[in-house]
Amino acid sequence: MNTKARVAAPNEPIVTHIYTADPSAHVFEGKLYIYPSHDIDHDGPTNDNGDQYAMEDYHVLSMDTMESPCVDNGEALHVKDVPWASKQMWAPDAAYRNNLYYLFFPARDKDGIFRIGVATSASPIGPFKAEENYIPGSFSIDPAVYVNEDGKAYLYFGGLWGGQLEKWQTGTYLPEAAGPDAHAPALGPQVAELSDDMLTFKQAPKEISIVDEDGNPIQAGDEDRRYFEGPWMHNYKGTYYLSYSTGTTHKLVYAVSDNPEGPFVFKGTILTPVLGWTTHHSIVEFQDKWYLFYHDASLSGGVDHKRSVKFTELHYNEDGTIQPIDPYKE
Ligand code: FUB
Repeated sequence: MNTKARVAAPNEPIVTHIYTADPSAHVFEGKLYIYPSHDIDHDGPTNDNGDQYAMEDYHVLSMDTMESPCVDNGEALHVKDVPWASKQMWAPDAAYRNNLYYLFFPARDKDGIFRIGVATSASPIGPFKAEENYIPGSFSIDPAVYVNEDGKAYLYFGGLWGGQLEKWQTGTYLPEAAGPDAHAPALGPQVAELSDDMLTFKQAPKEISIVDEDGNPIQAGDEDRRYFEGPWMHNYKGTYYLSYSTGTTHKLVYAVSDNPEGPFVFKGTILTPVLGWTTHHSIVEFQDKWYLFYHDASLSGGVDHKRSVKFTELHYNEDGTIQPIDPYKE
């Protein structure tokens, strides 16, 4: 079902008839698919717990080329059809394997704890059918799936504050737990290898270490560099790039490794702060160019929970570093 279509220009909303955020872009069968959050309006509170992000469903967007219309393929999954979930369908991601498309998504369970679920479809645009329960051993938010060239599939995830990552430091959910002291190592994202059927973790998730050029862990008080939320993994010329949001300092940054499980060495900024509190992205190679998909709140006049997905071309330097982007610079 092609409900809406719009030709997207760089650094403009790729659709304007709905609010979209947290874009995960993938190429499936030569076509570009974008799996975003679907932001909605509501009368509820706005707070550090993220209650303003009250999303209920997912729509998959698609583009034949970067110059062709961006199509909204309609509702792909609704929270009412996820047996274990209660609310807040936050940033999703997708993968293809075993002749199936897998949608990974976080939501609060019936106890208000964020978990990560999977839903499957024969089509990249859905509709997706959710599993009965969330992935056993999953927690927190922002799943990003990466299928390595050796065939192993990894799920990266985790987010501070409303994403509850601090509350899992002991391996058990502790509702009152705070993050590490400013001079202690920051919490990293989690990674878990997925089972061959993509529905469970092979082992318990592990924390990823992000270090500076001297090998010292990035500290929790180093808010320009420490991990906050929104992990993304890609490989460029044999190097693994872990990129993420710094949350309170509103940047997209990256770190590199020769191993998809790290440790990762911090490298620099990809995107300077955008309008709106959150920043969240994906990086994809499509038709011989690299693109950054991101969101901002310009279409809603700066309302944090009414965001719009945009894209811009990404450029690497000869040494593999990424050229930083200011999306508002002419
Ligand atoms: O969209 C809800 C949350 O906001 C996401 O999970 C975070 O990454 C941030 O973009």
